[in-house]
Amino acid sequence: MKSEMRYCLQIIAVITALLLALLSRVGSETPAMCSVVQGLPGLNGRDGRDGASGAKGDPGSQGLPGVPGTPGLRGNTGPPGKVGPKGNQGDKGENGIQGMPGLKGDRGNSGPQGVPGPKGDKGYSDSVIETLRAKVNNMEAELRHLKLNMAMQKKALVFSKGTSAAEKLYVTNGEEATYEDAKATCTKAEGQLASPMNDAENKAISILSLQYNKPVVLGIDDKQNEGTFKYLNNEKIVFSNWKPGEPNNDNGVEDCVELRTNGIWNDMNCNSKRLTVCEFV
Ligand SMILES: [Ca+2]
Ligand SMILES: [Ca+2]
Repeated sequence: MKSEMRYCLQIIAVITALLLALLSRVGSETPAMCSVVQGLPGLNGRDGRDGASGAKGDPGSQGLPGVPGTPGLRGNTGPPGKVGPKGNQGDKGENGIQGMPGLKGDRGNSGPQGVPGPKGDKGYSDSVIETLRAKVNNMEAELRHLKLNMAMQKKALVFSKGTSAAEKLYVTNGEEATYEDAKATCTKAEGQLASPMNDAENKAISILSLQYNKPVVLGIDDKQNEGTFKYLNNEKIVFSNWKPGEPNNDNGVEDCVELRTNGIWNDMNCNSKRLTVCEFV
């Protein structure tokens, strides 16, 4: 700052010298013919005093809005609020799942003794008991005799025109009939149409078939449900001896079963007539 002031003072001194020189030339009427030699610049003057204060400046224009500051830190948790008023009673909930059964309780005490029963009948005397025992013995003897007699008749029947398998006896009247007629014949004789339930019974029936050289109609059909063969008591068969490819329900009308002389089965039309063989137990 001072160097600038000094520079200004030097300028002012130079200008002052020039003005004095110019005035000296203007005051003379006749120009002198002498030469003027320019003097050296004076020395720098002392620094001037500070000037008066300047007028107050106009107010500055409003600045741009500042950038929003970052949010402050979260304050500490305040103290618990006051307890609110009691709410209304809610609706009734659904029934819960039934609990497990409780443990079995202890056995109760014995009840009081019951009222005595009525007096019993008078017992049999020894003589009566002996008589009854003798009758039972006689009946047992007659039963044994009957069993032997039945066994003998069974053998005789088998020897003549029947066969047997275990407890079953198979007998034929030698006649051929349709399924329904043969079934009725056996029922009337208090037996039923032959219904083999195992290989032994099947063989016993096939012997009669071979003797008469005729296929036998069996007590089996699938009338109720095609392809499901059942016995006369409506139970599904537990044994079969079908020829390969049978049962084929040929023409859609084969619901009965014939047993051929070799013991092999084939489903056939129920109206076909075959040898009637009944079984008795
Ligand atoms: Ca059939
Ligand atoms: Ca067939």
